[in-house]
Amino acid sequence: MHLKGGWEEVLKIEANKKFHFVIHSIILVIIMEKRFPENFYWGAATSAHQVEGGNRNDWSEWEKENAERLAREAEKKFGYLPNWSGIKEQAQDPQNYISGRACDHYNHYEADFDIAKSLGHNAHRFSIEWSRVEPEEGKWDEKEIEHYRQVIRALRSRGLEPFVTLWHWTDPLWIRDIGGWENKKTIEYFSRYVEKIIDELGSEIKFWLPINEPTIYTGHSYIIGVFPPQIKNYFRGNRVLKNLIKAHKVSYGLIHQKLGSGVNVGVAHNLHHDVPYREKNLFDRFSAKILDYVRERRSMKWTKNYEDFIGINYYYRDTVKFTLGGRYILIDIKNPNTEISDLGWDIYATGIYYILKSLKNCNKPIYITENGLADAKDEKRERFIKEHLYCVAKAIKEGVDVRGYFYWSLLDNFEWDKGFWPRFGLVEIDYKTMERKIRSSARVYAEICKNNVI
Ligand code: GBH
Repeated sequence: MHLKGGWEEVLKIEANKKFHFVIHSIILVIIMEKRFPENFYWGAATSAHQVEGGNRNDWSEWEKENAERLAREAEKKFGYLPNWSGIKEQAQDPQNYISGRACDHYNHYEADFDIAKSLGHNAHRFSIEWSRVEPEEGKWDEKEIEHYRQVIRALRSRGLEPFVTLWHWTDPLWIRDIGGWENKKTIEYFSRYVEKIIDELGSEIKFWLPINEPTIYTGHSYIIGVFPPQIKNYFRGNRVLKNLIKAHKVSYGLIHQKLGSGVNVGVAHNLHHDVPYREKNLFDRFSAKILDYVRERRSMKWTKNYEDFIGINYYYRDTVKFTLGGRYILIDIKNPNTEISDLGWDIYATGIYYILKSLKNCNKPIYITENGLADAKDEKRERFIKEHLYCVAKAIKEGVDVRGYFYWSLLDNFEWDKGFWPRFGLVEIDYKTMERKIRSSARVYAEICKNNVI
């Protein structure tokens, strides 16, 4: 290199470059740094049946009758997964399908909330188990109500705002026996339970989610028929969905009637991000739209005037292909699965951004009430959380009113018909000793929560 000023000049250029490099980096960090709104709620979610242990409800009875079958079918369902050899033993053991003691969270909640607090959380979503509160029709178990009062107080005393789900898929046995959610009477019974909770615990709860994912419950329990009571009938499913929506609306009315306008009631809606398999193919595009509508958006329209906020549970993208004889008659799901969780679910963070953007005009606060993945080795969780939060932050920056984020789940737990092998927790559970171990991704998430920035 020939320069007029010799080495002196070179050094100057280098210094200049360095200067530019530093300035560029600072600008980049400023652009990239995503600060969340003040008072943003950070936390994790659980549901009663999946963590408490010792429940007696429609699920616990179904588990006993179906554990052997589920163990037998495991290879057919999960044999294709790259980590099959790692999960095989557990997935083929009938014991895996019995919720039993679960995480014994019923007895460990204080220690578990200590962990949540130490991880920088300032909110926590959990559910109340109807079958505990009303084990027999019209008979309230005051001891159990007191238990949930203590749970709420344990959260409050640690600075964790409770977000309370009143029904996360499980029914008392007497409700099962009258035909569950197909029977209109269940709406009345549910309303009476909701009223009881309002009367007993209402003054301590500001955020209410009467019903979790009405469409997923309906689909799994009444249409595909893989959850109890395993009905495979679209029309019966539709009736169930309508009854659940009705139950939500009644709850919404009751909560506001008794507690005024200062409390917030919403639905936790599950949303997939449905995209066409062949982007230019009109049939695929139409199929994606139809699936999105029928599976989720239709019921969101029904609850639109009965929610103070929108709860979103987002897990993955579905790539939709128009196919004769596909999974949904004319529609099939063909995910690229370039990156998957332990359950084989397609990891796609940008989906949460598109979903949030699609809700921008709802003019309501949005809470991400669930988002997470099964990742036993904790290899993908850190990036999963960061990328999803980056997308949430981008949506906020573009005007979407998101006010909170709950990772699913605080603890490893009982993943319904798949049992215990999928591990969703920020905290690992040793199911033999009930020991809790904080995963390293949980500490990364903790930094985000504490600094309110990603
Ligand atoms: C949430 O539902 C539930 O609210 C929560 O209880 C649950 O633990 C969490 O998801 C994780 O699953 O593997 O093809 O059978 C989210 C909706 C329902 C989407 C189950 C995936 C299974 C698809 N999920 N569904 S498949």
